[in-house]
Amino acid sequence: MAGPQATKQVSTFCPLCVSRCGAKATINNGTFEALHPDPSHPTGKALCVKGKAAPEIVHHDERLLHPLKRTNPKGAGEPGWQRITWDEALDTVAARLQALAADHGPESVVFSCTSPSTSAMSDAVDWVMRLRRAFGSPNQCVYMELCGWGRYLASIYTYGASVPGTYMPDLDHAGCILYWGYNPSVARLAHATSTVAAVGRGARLVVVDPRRAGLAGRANHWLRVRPGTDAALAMSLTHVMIEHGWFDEDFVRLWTNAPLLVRTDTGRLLRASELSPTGDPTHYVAWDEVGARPVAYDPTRGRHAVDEAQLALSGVRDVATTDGPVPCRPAFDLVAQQCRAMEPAVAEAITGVPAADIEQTARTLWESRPVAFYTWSGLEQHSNTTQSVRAINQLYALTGSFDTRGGNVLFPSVPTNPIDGAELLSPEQRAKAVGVAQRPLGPARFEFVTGEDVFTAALDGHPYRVRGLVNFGANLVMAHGDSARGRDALAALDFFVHADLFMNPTAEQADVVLPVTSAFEAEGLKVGFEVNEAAQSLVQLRRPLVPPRGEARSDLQIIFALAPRLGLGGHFWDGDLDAAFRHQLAPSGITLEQLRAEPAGVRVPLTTRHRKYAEVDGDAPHGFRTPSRKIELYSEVLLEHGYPPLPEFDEPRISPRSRPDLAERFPLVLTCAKSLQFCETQHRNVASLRRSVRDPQVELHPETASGRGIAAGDWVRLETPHGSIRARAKLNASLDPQVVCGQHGWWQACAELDLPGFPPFGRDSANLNLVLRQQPSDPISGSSPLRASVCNVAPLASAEVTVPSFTT
Ligand SMILES: Nc1nc2c(c(=O)[nH]1)N[C@H]1C(S)=C(S)[C@@H](COP(=O)(O)OP(=O)(O)OC[C@H]3O[C@@H](n4cnc5c(=O)[nH]c(N)nc54)[C@H](O)[C@@H]3O)O[C@H]1N2
Ligand SMILES: Nc1nc2c(c(=O)[nH]1)N[C@H]1C(S)=C(S)[C@@H](COP(=O)(O)OP(=O)(O)OC[C@H]3O[C@@H](n4cnc5c(=O)[nH]c(N)nc54)[C@H](O)[C@@H]3O)O[C@H]1N2
Ligand code: SF4
Ligand SMILES: [Mo]
Repeated sequence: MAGPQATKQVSTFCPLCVSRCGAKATINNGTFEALHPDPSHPTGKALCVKGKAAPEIVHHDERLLHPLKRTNPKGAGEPGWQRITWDEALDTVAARLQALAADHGPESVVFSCTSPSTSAMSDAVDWVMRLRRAFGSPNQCVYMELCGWGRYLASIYTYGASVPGTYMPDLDHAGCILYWGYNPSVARLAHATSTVAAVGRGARLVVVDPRRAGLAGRANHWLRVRPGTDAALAMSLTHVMIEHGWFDEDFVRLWTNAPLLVRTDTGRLLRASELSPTGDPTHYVAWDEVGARPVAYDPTRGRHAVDEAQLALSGVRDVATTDGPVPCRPAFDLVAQQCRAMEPAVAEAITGVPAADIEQTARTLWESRPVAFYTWSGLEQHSNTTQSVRAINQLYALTGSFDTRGGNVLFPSVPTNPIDGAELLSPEQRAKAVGVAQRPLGPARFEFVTGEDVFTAALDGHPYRVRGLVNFGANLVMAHGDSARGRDALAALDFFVHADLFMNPTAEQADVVLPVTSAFEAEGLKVGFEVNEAAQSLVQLRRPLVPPRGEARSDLQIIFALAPRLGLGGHFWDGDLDAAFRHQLAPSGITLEQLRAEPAGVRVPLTTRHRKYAEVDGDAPHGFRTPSRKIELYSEVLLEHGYPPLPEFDEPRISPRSRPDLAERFPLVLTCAKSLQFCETQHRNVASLRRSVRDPQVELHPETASGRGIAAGDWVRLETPHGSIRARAKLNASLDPQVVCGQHGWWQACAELDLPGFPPFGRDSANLNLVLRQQPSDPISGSSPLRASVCNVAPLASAEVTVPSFTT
């Protein structure tokens, strides 16, 4: 008989999104009943509705419980799923993948997974990378171009590091917090709670967002930018800061490439070898105002030959080169000139942000230092993402807050052995990443391939035919623009295996489907919770709260069972997951047994060091991992690849301004945002979540609605040049009347509430990505323009208002 002691509280964390909130689970008689916040955990102040719905997700009727194989041809028809054993499933997968590698090279197989920001894939993503690299494929498709590029990779061209991806905002000490295209109230609860606390102690808050969403309501400055014009706004802020001297001049001289001379004839940075035949071609040149002469800068020393205070930041100098005099300007002079074109009044006309707000925000950024910032999806999904991100990176450098207390800080990490297998992929295979030839600086350089490139490779065989896909969850069809093309691309593959908790429109195209445990049925190791020093010091092994449903296995168990069958057991401890964890943990001094005994985790004391760039390595300051060892406001790397070396504003490629031919039929600008209740394309089947948002919504200004005969809650058609989908009107008076905001990810039905699903394709669809395209994309990164394209909204004809049910 179950007594009161049958109810227990188990320390854990919710891994359902990037926040990874510390939690306690109530287990009653072996049943997972509830999840509560655990305020003693560094990310445990609160849980969102999705975390509270965790038991419903675990126990959901639609969970996949057994491995399945397809018995009907691919395409639009019924797959004819047939239950198979794990042995048959894994043997089939291994045999098919090995055959593809032997016949077409391992690069013909793409590995994919759902984003760790929207799922528990943080448990396994490094192991998926390891499997891919051990297999020999350079192609990982994980939405890098849609939400990771700006934060993690684009900033490498400015800082030589991921800012704000790994240099996180130090919210606990910031004087000013800048959120740009980021809404932590929805996306990362742990950041939202820290921000509320920071505002409570007097920190200033600046939010740049077309919507007055989340914390924008509490911001000192909410800048309602027109979607996709963020670079113009950032340049204007930079201009105001430079004009007023509101920037950290010492930092800029010493730690950025601002003083380096640029040849006005070629745009290249001047080298010492151009001044004299004995000059070193690896040394750059700056202008010494005191000596009125050029002075060489040796990047291996990381310091200039004269006191940096003597270096010119402005003016044109005729420098005597071996080919005669060449007018040269300090890089900073070019930055200032470029941004001067974005006077606040000019920027107002482009961005819609009042000039006075731009002036005042620039003042706040300067006067309320240190500034901590974060950018995310609002900036990522544009045809001009890279330059927008660079413009903000440049602006941030001027504050001098980088890696200072209260700025963006690289918090220390508990030491562990890397397990992502970076050493396992040969340079020859790495060079074959799909997309690297068209965009050599883009995600493919880092082994991340874009959805569009994968679709093209599968359908058209460019640059070679992609034939296999190993996919841990990603709903590639629904999550990428041009969904119908995505479906066709997946249907064209020779072999596709998909591992998931639920069936989805992507898995529908698979040959084999593998059932995955929910995170609450599986172990998951988290080394550091990212957001601050205390969070980073915690190592936690999430314990299974309940046994796996059906025959489900965790992603890790699948990887460790598949690898030996692929002949890769040597890289995977012969399938022994505990041995792998032990290897990973070895440098930390923590044992697996300790972690299993302490579900709340083990804390390793860490101390944050600031301004690590100024620490001396040998006889040179550490500096930055860029060619010049400085923050590169001016990027010769970009120039060498034919891109603008300074950030510039490029009108979004399919806006009413850049496409006047479309503007009459599609006068509105469509952007999108995430929902609090759902992660991406998931969770519409969870009753407690669906109850509060029953139907897909599109937000529009009341005037925009009334002018079209639309009332709040009406079904409408959201039309783009590529077709139309349905949604319900949600009026939002904070929007610019020209801007509307849609939601992607609607397809699932909710049986418990008898609420319909929506077909992913066709006229009754509510799939936003069906009517968006992945092109024209950002020329540097291939980021898709999902956030600033032309559209119109019209009432739905009354005959169409009944929604036909769709289930998969
Ligand atoms: N228009 C538009 N499109 C977008 C976006 C947008 O803002 N607007 N956002 C983009 C972004 S930022 C991203 S990251 C992508 C997200 O795209 P996806 O990563 O594909 O996102 P989800 O829909 O959250 O999850 C996909 C699948 O993962 C499964 N899953 C969940 N947890 C696990 C797990 O632990 N293991 C396994 N194997 N499967 C699991 C779910 O059941 C679901 O079927 O969408 C992109 N698409
Ligand atoms: N509840 C919930 N949490 C999630 C997710 C989820 O789906 N649901 N998804 C996870 C994932 S994968 C990711 S990538 C993160 C994303 O987290 P966020 O980036 O915060 O997500 P979004 O809401 O898509 O976008 C942030 C804001 O950008 C604004 N925006 C739209 N267009 C523009 C623009 O052109 N310029 C600017 N400046 N802003 C713009 C939107 O109005 C929105 O308020 O969230 C993660 N967490
Ligand atoms: S924000 Fe919600 S879904 Fe994300 S980790 Fe926290 S409780 Fe889980
Ligand atoms: Mo994402």
